[in-house]
Amino acid sequence: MTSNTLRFTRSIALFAALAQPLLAKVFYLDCGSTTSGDGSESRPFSTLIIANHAVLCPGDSLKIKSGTICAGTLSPRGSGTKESPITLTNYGDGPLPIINGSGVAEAVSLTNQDHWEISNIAIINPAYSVAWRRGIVGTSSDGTAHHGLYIHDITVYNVAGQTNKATQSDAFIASGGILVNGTENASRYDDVQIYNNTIYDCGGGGIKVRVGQMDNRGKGTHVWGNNVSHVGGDGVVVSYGESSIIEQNTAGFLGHGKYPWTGGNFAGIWVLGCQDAVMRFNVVHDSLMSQIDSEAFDCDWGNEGTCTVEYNYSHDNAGGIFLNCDGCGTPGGARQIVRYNVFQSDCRVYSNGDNVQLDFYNNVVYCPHKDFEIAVPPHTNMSNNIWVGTANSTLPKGDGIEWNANLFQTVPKPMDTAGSTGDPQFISPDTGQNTLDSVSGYRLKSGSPALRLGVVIADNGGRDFLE
Ligand SMILES: *[C@@H]1O[C@H](CO)[C@@H](O)[C@H](O)[C@H]1NC(C)=O
Ligand SMILES: *[C@@H]1O[C@H](CO)[C@@H](O)[C@H](O)[C@H]1NC(C)=O
Ligand SMILES: *[C@@H]1O[C@H](CO)[C@@H](O)[C@H](O)[C@H]1NC(C)=O
Ligand SMILES: *[C@@H]1O[C@H](CO)[C@@H](O)[C@H](O)[C@H]1NC(C)=O
Ligand SMILES: *[C@@H]1O[C@H](CO)[C@@H](O)[C@H](O)[C@H]1NC(C)=O
Ligand SMILES: *[C@@H]1O[C@H](CO)[C@@H](O)[C@H](O)[C@H]1NC(C)=O
Ligand SMILES: *[C@@H]1O[C@H](CO)[C@@H](O)[C@H](O)[C@H]1NC(C)=O
Ligand SMILES: CC(=O)N[C@H]1CO[C@H](CO)[C@@H](O)[C@@H]1O
Repeated sequence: MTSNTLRFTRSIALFAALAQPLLAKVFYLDCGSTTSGDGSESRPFSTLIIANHAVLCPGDSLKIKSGTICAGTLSPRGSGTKESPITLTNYGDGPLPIINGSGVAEAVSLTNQDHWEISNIAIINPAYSVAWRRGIVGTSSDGTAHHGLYIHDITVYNVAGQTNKATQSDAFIASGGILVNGTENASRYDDVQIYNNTIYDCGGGGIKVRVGQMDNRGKGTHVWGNNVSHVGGDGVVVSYGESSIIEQNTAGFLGHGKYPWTGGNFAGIWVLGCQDAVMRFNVVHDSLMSQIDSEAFDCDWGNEGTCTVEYNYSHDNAGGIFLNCDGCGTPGGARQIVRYNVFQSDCRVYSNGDNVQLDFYNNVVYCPHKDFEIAVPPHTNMSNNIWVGTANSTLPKGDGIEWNANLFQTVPKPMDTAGSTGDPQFISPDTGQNTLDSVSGYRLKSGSPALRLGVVIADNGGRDFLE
C-alpha cells in the first residue's frame, strides 16, 4: 500500500468513525403499548417479535421501556464496531424492564454479532420443570472470531435451567444465567466483559463463558463485580480463554435457590482450558455439597501456563477450598498458584491429576471446627501459611510435598523444619461475613509468631491479603 492510499484509507476510517454517531438511530420498544409503531420514541415497537426485525447499525441502540414486561425471546440483529458499538438498554423511569422467556431455551440471544453493550434490563426464563435453558447467551459459531460483548448491570433470575449434571451433562453445562458459547466450528469470542450483574435463582449456575477452544483461545475475557447467589450449580466458569481475569465477584449459597442442584458436580469459581487465568478478590461462600466437588475455587483440566487463585476469601463451602482437576479431562499441566487468601471454615482441598505443581503460600486456613481433609498433587509447595485446625486432623505428607515455614495451631505439625506451632494471634478470627472487607479479624497482633516466620518468596505478587 502506498502512503497515499494509506492516508486516503485512514481519512475514510476517520470520517466513518465521526459520521456514525450522527447517523445513529435509537429504536424504542414499549411492551406495554397495544399498537406497534416504527420504533421511534413516540411510536415505539410493541413486541419482541417486531423489535427482532430491526437490523441495527454501528452506533444504534435499542431501548426497552422501564417498568414493562416483554414476553418471548429477544434476538436483536446487526453488529457494531469497536468505535461505535450497538447498545441495548432501558429508557424511562421505573424498575428494569423484564424480558420473560417463559421457558424458551434462551430469553435473549446474540449470534455471530460484534460489539454489543447490554445493560439495565432484567431477564427471567421460568418454567415448571428444569431443562436446557439460560437467561442470555452470546454465540460465536461461524468459524470466525467475533469481538466485543459487554454485559453489565443486568439482573438475571428465575431461569429454570438444568440442575442435574450427572444425568443431563450437556444441558447442565449450557444452563445458567449468562452464557457465552464460542466453542463450535473453531470460532472464538474476543473482548467479552461481563460485569456488575446480579444473578440468582438460576438452575445450572450463574455465569458460564466459553470463548474458544484449547488451540484457539478467546482473548480479553474479563468477568468482574458480579453477584451470583442461590444458583443450582456453578458460580462463575471461564473456559478456553487467554489471560482471562475473574475478579471481585461474589458467589454465595451455590446449589441452593429456586432451582437447586440435583446431581453431579459444581464448584464456585473455576477455569477450564485457559492459558494464564487469574481468579482474584472474589468471595465464595456457603456452597452445598455436590457429588464430590463444591470447592470455592478450581483449576480444572486443560489449563496451561499458570492458574492463579489470589487475594480471595471463602467460607463454609461444603467442598472446601480448592480443586486441582487437571486430570479430569485433557491435562494442561498449568502451574497452580494459591496465595494470599483467607479460608474460613473451608477445610478441604481435593486433587485429581498428578502432573501439576501446586504452590500454596501465604494463606490463612482457619478450621478449628471441622477436620482438615487436604489432598494435594504429588508436587506441592506449602509455604508461609497459617493452619488452624483440630487436634485429630492431619495434613498431607509425601516425598514431593514440601512444608516450608508454616505456622500450625492445634493441628499436628507435619515435617516443616522452618515452621512453628502456636497461636497465630489473630485480632478477631471467625468473624468473616460475606464480603472481602469483613475479614480484618485475621490481621495479626503485634506479638504473633507468624510475623517472625516466613521465607521470602520470589515473584509473589507483591502484596499481602491484609495490606
Ligand atoms: C412469565 O411468563 C410465565 C409464562 O407465561 C408466566 O407464568 C409468568 O407469570 C411471567 N412472569 C412475569 C414476571 O411476567
Ligand atoms: C458449523 O458450520 C457448519 C457449516 O457451515 C454449519 O452447518 C453448522 O450449523 C455450524 N454450527 C453451528 C453450531 O453454528
Ligand atoms: C454451544 O453450542 C453448541 C452447538 O449448538 C452446543 O452443542 C453446545 O452444547 C453449546 N454449549 C454451550 C455451553 O452452550
Ligand atoms: C454497579 O451497579 C451499581 C448499582 O447496582 C451502580 O450504582 C454502579 O454504578 C455500577 N458500577 C459500574 C462500574 O458500572
Ligand atoms: C448479593 O445478592 C444477594 C441476594 O440478592 C444479597 O443478599 C447480597 O447482599 C449481595 N451481595 C453483595 C456482595 O452485594
Ligand atoms: C476430631 O475431633 C473433632 C472435635 O474436636 C470431632 O468433631 C471430629 O469428629 C473428630 N474427627 C475424627 C476423625 O475423629
Ligand atoms: C517452595 O517455595 C519456597 C518459597 O518460595 C522456596 O524457597 C522453595 O525453594 C520452594 N521449594 C521447591 C521445591 O520449589
Ligand atoms: C492485596 C489486597 O488488595 N488485599 C485486600 C484483600 O481484601 C482485604 C479486605 O477487603 C483488603 O483490605 C485488602 O486490601
